[in-house]
Amino acid sequence: HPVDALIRRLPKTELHLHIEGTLEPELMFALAKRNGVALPYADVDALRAAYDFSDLQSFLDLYYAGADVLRTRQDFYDLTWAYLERAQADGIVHTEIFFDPQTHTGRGIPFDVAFGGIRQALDDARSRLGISSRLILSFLRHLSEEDGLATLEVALPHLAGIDGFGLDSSERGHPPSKFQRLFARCRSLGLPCVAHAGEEGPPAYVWEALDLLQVVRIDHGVRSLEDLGLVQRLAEARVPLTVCPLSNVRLKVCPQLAMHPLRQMLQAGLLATVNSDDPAYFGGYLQENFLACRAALDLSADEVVRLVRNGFEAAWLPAAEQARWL
Ligand code: ES4
Ligand code: ZN
Repeated sequence: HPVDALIRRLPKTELHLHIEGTLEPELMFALAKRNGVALPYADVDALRAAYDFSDLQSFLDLYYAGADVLRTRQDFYDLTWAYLERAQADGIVHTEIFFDPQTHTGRGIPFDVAFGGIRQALDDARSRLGISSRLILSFLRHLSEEDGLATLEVALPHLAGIDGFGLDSSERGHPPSKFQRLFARCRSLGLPCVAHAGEEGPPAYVWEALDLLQVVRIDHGVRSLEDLGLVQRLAEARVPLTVCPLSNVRLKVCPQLAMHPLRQMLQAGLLATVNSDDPAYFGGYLQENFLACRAALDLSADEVVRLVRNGFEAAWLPAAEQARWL
């Protein structure tokens, strides 16, 4: 299809990617062997067969279990480098990635082991692959605000290598309002904040992320369409939404890709972007997300260009750099 050629050719951004969600089954088995970790699956195929999720939590249970093979700084470097090579093949020129330090500190892996390996790979990608990046420290919302505050304290010596803060994990029952003090502290450090909201949670959680956490972007936000006042607010303030179509289908946020609200979001004037979320678990990296949406929704060339341009507008790039791509 001619629009597919356009998708492949355009330089793109990725603004919603969990680095732990890029752990491919092959690398998971290789790291398990390297670190002497036993996996409860016979092989790569048995593991992949388990990637049949009923909701966000059923995915998160596997995602946190899988991350247990990540033990050393080299493991985190290898994980991140594999993603960056993949990103380059997909035409990504700028990526803003999340890491979940509490997933690692909670099982005894020091903050600087995870952070150091990821940071080094991102730095190397700038010179070796020509990919620019930002690193977003994301807090786990199923844990307490105190745990988040303690994590932030541990991160402070490394703040020069951190570009922003996020909020992810189990959304239902863990509203943004639970983290007001933590995000006030993050903002006082002069860094931008984002939050997952309106993925499984209601539009009220998107309002809270905007008004109580003062985030500059909403991750997912697909359920915002249920609240017209919220759509108006997001459109007028040009708050970017980092939408992840294949993720939404795999986690049953959306019944099938043909019913995904991506086009409605654009038509409502929202600054929607396309991203891959946890591509090793959801069956496709960025290019696959675009190509699958093109086919299922019959996206036009104009719509694809709009989505790609939105990515550059939503990215944390200096104005001069942004202007170069737009
Ligand atoms: C996530 Cl898809 C999704 N939603 C919320 N938290 C997450 N962490 C990793 N992937
Ligand atoms: Zn996510």
